[in-house]
Amino acid sequence: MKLLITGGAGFIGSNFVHLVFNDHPGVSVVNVDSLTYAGNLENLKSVVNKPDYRFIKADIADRSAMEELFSAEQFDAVINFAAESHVDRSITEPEIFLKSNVFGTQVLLDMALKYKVDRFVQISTDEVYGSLPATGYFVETTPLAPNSPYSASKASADLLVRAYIHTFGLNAVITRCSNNYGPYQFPEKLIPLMITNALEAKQLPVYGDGMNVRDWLHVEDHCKAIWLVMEKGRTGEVYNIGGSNEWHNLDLVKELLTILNQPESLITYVKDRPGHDRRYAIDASKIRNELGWELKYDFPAGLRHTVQWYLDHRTWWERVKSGAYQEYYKKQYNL
Ligand code: NAD
Ligand code: TDX
Repeated sequence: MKLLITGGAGFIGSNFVHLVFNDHPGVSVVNVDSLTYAGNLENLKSVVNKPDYRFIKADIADRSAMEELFSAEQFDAVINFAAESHVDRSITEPEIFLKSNVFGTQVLLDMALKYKVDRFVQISTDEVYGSLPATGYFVETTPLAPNSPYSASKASADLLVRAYIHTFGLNAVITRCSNNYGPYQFPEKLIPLMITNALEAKQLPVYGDGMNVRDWLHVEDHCKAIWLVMEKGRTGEVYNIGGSNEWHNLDLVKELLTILNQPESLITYVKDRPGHDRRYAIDASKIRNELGWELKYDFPAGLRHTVQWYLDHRTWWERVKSGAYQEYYKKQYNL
């Protein structure tokens, strides 16, 4: 089997590449990534010399680059991870989110049709459903109600996938997952930002009252779910993926400080994110019941494992946090 993985140098994509080589021998992988600030080939050091692995630096929205790639290779499946993924950046610079997340997806859909790819998997997010009150869960039929430019771009891509299934008969499926954590996550996202700031004895910026709720899932459990959906998911269906693991941001930050043995005085309340969704919570019973997906990580163990990974990979995150990231941080937090 030959897979095209887009965005494979990012957090979830690189974890997925590792999962393929660890658990599915004989599968070959072409990884297309434009290497934005979030793409990092260091994440893939251990696979780079494998005969079944090839990296191509290209933008999924670049139609001629995609034509060249798809006409040269016959892919059995495309898994589209490539995207601008940070909500805060979408508030200050929405345009690139449309280009990569919407137009990029459309180019890939065209290529999948033209070059008769057997399967297309769109990696989407629970954020397309908007925000929940204190109770209730997102199910696959919850109406789309995106609130940020990021989630609007992801919802737009989902609708395009739906249209290509309906109009052209493309064999595609969509996954919508909750917040991921684990190794190789760029330290602009909550968990790695708090871990690495605490390790540098820097302030931990908590938005608003810290009472927003997220449902956290270990990235490896997400990747296993994606594999199952690719292999067995019913064409045209959406599969929600989540950890049944809701945390108020503030409690999670305090938990990280306990693990790291650092004082709560590092917590600093900062201006809230505009349009900040209050609560996300996923009902994942469809993927569990239909495809037999099961969680491997319990959260306390997964979180400790993740903290240990950042302790063991200080050079990785120090390099990532240097350079352009410093400018972004100053502009975003003014800390
Ligand atoms: P990430 O930002 O860590 O990685 C994205 C990767 O895509 C990077 O390597 C980047 O260089 C690449 N990329 C961006 N634009 C590109 C383009 N135009 N062409 C080619 N490559 C491009 O993101 P992530 O957290 O790994 O998220 C991966 C996917 O999963 C995204 O589609 C995101 O919407 C979705 N998702 C993420 C989460 C989460 O918690 N991180 C949860 C649910 C869904
Ligand atoms: O500095 C911060 N302070 C803070 O309080 C940051 C970066 C975040 N937060 C809050 C905002 C959210 O309520 O923490 C929560 C998590 O924030 P992010 O890590 O930015 O994730 P979120 O906005 O929930 O979106 C994530 O989950 C769904 C991913 O970034 C998306 O790509 C994915 O689709």
